[in-house]
Amino acid sequence: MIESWRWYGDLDPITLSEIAQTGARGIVTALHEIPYGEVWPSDTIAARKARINEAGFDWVVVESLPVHEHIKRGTGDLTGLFANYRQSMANLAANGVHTICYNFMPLLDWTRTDLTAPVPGGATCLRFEAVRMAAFEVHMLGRQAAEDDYPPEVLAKAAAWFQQASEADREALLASIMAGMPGAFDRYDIKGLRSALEAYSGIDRDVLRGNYQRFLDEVVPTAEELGMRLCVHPDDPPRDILGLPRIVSNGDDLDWVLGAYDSEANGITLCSGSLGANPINDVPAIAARVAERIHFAHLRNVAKDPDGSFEEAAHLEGDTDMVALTRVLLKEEARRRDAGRSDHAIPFRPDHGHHMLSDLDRDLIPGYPLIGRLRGLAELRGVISALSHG
Ligand code: DNO
Repeated sequence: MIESWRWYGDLDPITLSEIAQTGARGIVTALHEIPYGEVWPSDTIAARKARINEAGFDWVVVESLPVHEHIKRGTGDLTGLFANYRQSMANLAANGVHTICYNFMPLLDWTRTDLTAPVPGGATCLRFEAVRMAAFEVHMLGRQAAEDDYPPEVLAKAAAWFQQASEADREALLASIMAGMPGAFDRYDIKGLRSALEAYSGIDRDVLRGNYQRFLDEVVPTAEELGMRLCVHPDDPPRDILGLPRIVSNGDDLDWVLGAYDSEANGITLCSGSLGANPINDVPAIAARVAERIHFAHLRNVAKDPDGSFEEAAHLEGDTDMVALTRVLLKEEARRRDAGRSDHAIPFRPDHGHHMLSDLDRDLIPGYPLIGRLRGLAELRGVISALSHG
């Protein structure tokens, strides 16, 4: 397993020299400053890569080369957008970067209702609270159909929350829900979100799958020629949200993705935190099922509540059996090694982490603290080391 670390380039308050002290050797990053849909120029990629290499790291994974909303919605003339995506892939390959993580979540990326939920002892974590999400959808956004998505007791608590919430509470909730995509991206206010959702009306699961199929048909052949591996990141949370369909949420969805274009170049980012947020997902079992096409792993844990709420637990706590999952990944690595593949090692990163200790005094990207991730990496390193020694 290649120990890796997500770094947001110049947008990241955490420096490469700090990351070096974590022991990670792989960097996961993207040209976040380039607007979605535009070509990533080769010289910009080369400059980013040189910085990473000079600091002693390899650029192991691009996360993400974003898929433009028009591709997800299937609107307009997409020829140019597909050509740009292929060109960015070619430019990355020319610079020796061969693994690309992306997602196919409509509109929103990861979604939380609280970015600073307290953890006993004084740290904070990211949390998704069903009641607050319902309050947001029904009372702030005014999405009437949302009432069908929640049980009556959640709706009652949502109404009560909304009644007592101050203007600042409501603004904080909107900001948390919009926080999912660090880097160059759109943030919406309520009005903007309503019209962005409007643009998705009529796009159900089947239509979205059709659009995804088209994307794969357009880009996977080029990825194959370039020797690249694309790996889709699962939906977070792994279920429909704001009435938008989500199609990369469970084992069956992953089977669909892999079957939609049967190629080594069409693979998966195994994100234990995303998949683990839905009780129907047995993450180690899903990993075992799709193991051959896992090109990258995000290791993180969640603790779920019966009403659909969940929060990010410490890496070895929470509901997912991280030891069992790591065992699956190590077994797959061994299979690749035995098959003589020089690229058998699977890059992983300690995904997210609690904000704790001196990080509480720094203004860091939500979910991406230094110490909480260092703790996660150290714990995972211990598991990997123990399992590797039989
Ligand atoms: C959250 C991340 C996601 C991920 C994208 C990949 O912290 O795991 O934002 O980078 O979904 O496209």
